[in-house]
Parts: sequence; structure tokens; C-alpha cells
Amino acid sequence: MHIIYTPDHHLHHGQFEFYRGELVPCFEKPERADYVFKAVTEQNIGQVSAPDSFPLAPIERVHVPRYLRFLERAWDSWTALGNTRDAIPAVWPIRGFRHDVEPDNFIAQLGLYSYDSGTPLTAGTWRAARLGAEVALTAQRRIAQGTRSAFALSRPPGHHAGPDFLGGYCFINNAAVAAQAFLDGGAARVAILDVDYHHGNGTQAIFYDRADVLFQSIHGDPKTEYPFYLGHADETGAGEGLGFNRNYPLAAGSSNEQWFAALDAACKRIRDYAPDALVISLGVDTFVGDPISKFRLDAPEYLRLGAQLARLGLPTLFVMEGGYAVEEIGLNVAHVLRGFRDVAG
Ligand code: Q9C
Ligand code: ZN
Repeated sequence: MHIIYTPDHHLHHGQFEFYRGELVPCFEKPERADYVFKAVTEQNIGQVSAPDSFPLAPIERVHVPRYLRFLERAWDSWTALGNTRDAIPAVWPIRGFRHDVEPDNFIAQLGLYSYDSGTPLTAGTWRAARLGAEVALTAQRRIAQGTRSAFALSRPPGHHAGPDFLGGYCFINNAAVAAQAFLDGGAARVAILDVDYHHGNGTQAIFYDRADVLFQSIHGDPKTEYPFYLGHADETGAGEGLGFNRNYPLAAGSSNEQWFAALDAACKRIRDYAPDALVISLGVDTFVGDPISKFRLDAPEYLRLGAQLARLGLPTLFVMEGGYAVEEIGLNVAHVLRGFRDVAG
């Protein structure tokens, strides 16, 4: 297994996020990826390399140029207003407001391109997010060149970022960028399976009306769990994409048995779809000890998850998403990858 990683993810380091009426230290912090890197190297999961450089073009395949231009300039615009702290949005254009006119006011732009107040934008965010996408693109390239599996240790995560919005600690949708790169490299069909605790609303939004990407997500029921406004079972795709989106919302506190029943159903759908490649949005905030989530997976379940994915027999790209029990997420990720390798070889 090839592992792609750069310590430059440290360029993105938010100070605080809004949580229950106060600013609290960010859950999504650089130490997360450091612990994952430490675990996968200590356990010899695969050979590690740095990402290649890519032009913006493969990222522009899933994000609108106007949004990317905004992200690139955001920190300069924010500091030009005399601000020194992280940029956090405070106003959003909900139902009835205009989305087609980009305001000149930076705070208004930030609201137009975001959907929560928990995703601070910092001096190094654009560079780190772009590098995170390049980590995913490099891992994708390795698979396109014949490697059977790879792990993109991207940070910040990506699955909440949509065509033109950030949120949920995400700015560029690394898994979506990689999936699109498979298609642009000649694949006819790609399956994305999102096993992060939270619904992959950004990835769903990007591919909702398309049949060339099957998107499936197993997650906490949005009626009570973030991101709340998407991820229900009746969201099955639109137009040509009808039937190519599937959600498995599970009540907070669901048992591991329930979780694996959803995984079985998702795997069955993947076999029927017969994709050329599989992208796993690998969040390990499903962990029993995760501070912001309510599933109960632990070491044996992560090994089982990896093994079950390997049995699909597909070229498989793992992309890092969430997981906030900082010291444990390394072990949890390593268990998934080891479970996979023990079956796939
Ligand atoms: N501050 C991912 O796992 N905030 N994003 C929840 C705790 C949003 C999670 C409340 C959670 C986003 C990639
Ligand atoms: Zn998550």
C-alpha cells in the first residue's frame, strides 16, 4: 500500500471554533494527522512518499472557479480589514437571498461560501487544503499506474466541502477530486463509500445528478447529528443520477451490528455497480471514544471494516476524513488499513 503524506498540513491550524455559545479550541487539529502518520509508519503499513505537484485544473473539476478564487485570496482579504484572528463567518444567505451575486464585502463572501461557524480559515488554510487535494491526487495517480491500494493522509478533511462551499472543517473535497481524476483518466464508473460518522454532504452535492459516481454514506442520523440538513435515506440522486446516491442514516448510539448491516448493504450495492475504482472517505470518528460522535466502533471493528472492503477486490483509495479522539485515531486508521492488507495482500 502506498501512503501519501506531507507535514505541511500544519499550515492549517485553526485556533477556535464556535461551539454551544462559546469559542472552544478546534477539534480538528494538526496533531490528528501526526498521530495517524506515526501509527502507519510504526506499523509498516506501506511505503510513504510526499505528494506530487498538480495544477489547479483537477481541483476545478469539482469546485467552481469563483469559490477557489475566494479561498485563495481569503486570508489576505481578511487581514486587509485589520483582523488578526482566524476568519469565522457570521452571516449567511439562507432561503430567499441572492446567491448569484458575489458581494464585495469579505464577511459577506465568507457567508456565501460556507455553512457553519465551526470551520475557521487561517493564514495557511488555502495552501494546506490545496496540498491535501494534491495528496489525494498523488495517491489516485499511483493507483491509476497499477498500485492496488493507497492511503491519502490528507488534512484538512474534505467530505463536507461542496462545489462552492466550505464547512465541517473541510475546504476542498479531496475524495471527490480523486474520484473525478479516476474518471478523467479513463475509468467509466467510480464508487465512493463514506464511513465517517458524519454524512458526506459535500460529496453527495458534487455527484448528486451523475451516474458515473455511486456515492454512499453510513452516518449518524441527520435528524440529530451534524450536518443536520442532508443525509436522509430518501436522497437517492436526481436526473441521470437517480439511484446512484444512497444514505444509511443510523441513530446516534447504534450498535456495531447495525453499523455492519449498513456496510453489508453498501458493499452489495458496490458489487452490483461494478466500478473501476473505489474511494473510501475514511473517517474514524465512528470510534467508541470519539469526543463529538456517538457510534461504538473499536479495534476489532476497524480490522473487520478493512477486511470487508478488501473482499470487494477493487483498486481502493483511502482518503483521510474525520476522527477526533486524537491519540487513538492513528491506531484506528492503521487497523482499517491492516485489515484491508491482510485480505488483499
Ligand atoms: N464542534 C468531519 O468529521 N461540528 N467533520 C460538530 C463540535 C462539526 C465534522 C460540533 C463536525 C464536523 C470531517
Ligand atoms: Zn466526521
